[in-house]
Amino acid sequence: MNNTRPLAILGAAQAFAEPLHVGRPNIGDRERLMARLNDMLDRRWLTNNGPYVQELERNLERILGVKHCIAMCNATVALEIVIRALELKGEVIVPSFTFIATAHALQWQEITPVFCDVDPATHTLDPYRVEELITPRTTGIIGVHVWGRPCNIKALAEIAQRRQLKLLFDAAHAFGCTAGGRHIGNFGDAEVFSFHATKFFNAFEGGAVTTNDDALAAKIRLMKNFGFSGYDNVIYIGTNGKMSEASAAMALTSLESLDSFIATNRANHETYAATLADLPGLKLVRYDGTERNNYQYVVVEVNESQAGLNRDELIKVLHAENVIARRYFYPGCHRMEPYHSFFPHARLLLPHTEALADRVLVLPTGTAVNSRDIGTIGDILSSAIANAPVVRAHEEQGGQ
Ligand code: T4K
Repeated sequence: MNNTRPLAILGAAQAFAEPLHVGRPNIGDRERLMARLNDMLDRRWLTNNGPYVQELERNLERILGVKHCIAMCNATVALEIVIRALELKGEVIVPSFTFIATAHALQWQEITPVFCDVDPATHTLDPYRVEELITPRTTGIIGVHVWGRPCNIKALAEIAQRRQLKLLFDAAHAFGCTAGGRHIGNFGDAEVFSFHATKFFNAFEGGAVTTNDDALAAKIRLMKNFGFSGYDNVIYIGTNGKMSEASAAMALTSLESLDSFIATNRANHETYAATLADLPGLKLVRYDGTERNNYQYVVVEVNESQAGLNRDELIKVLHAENVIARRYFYPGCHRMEPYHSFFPHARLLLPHTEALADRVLVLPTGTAVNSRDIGTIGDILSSAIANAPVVRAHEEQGGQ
């Protein structure tokens, strides 16, 4: 994106002196974090299933109501480990409308990700399309709870059971969310969370696997620690998926502010809803009020013919005003390598994914964003849409 300011020609001053990013981390109580880090240093126990990791795992099991939580260094490695622990091979059905890590975790192990289209209403895996993609080589399905909105878990579980497939959920977006009143983390054979800095609840870098399957949990614990079952005794191929104590200290501190992070996100979401309500061509993704959500994603679908500008033109305008809005998950995994070379015609089977990747705009939220900021973002979008022909002409001339 270039950094020119189309709206400057309309006489507006630059809206934000400092960049307002999507993905700005939420930081909990600094003193509590520093105290934990000091204790950790005094203890000289920095990683390898230390006391903070164990405390975090027990807390998450209690909060989610799940039997096993295994903390990990990040969600990508967690996905890789669960995929191996479930003995997936051949082909696994995944959405293309996801972060590239979901597909890479399979391909890394020479398992073919078979890209399936999403339901345009929910942005999650469409169970009807899943069924059509099952072949004799299919061993599993990975659903992604995009924006923390649960997949159609019931339909996917029914297919998985009937066709004898493993079912895994990438719940990277969905910590603190529920499906049918039950916490995400309890579904399928296992679920994987991300606690990356950009997630509303973070551990700097981190993730976790949750499952109610005792044998699977035991296997995953071994695999994340090189396959060690005891001192000098390796019984399995494994890797290093361990979470450090510093990450667990951050996660435990974040956990203490969980409710306030969600309250801030929810208030921001409501402010966005009111601010964007009258803008033509901008449809805010709403959350089911009967379920819990973390409200971390402020997602707008841009309808070019109504707004007069397309998503990328609006992003240019926002970036020029220092609002670092983002496309998600553009252009779709199927258009990235190596998948594009493997399946050059995949787009023909993914019309809703293609449309969403072109339409979705994600706006900043979290504790770094307040209602005044949202009002300003609304003003920017409103004036861009009101002056769409001028903005478009300006951008077509290279934004100079
Ligand atoms: N599955 C799904 C569905 C996922 O969304 C993800 C991760 C995963 C699996 C894998 O989880 P992890 O292995 O990461 O635990 C970011 C994150 O790195 C990634 O965690 C996240 N999804 C993905 C959607 O976004 P990038 O490469 O786009 O990040 P980057 O550096 O461009 O930063 C994003 C924005 O956040 C920028 O506007 C800057 C801001 N930011 C970022 C960081 C790290 C900050 O303000 N402060 C920060 O410390 O991948």
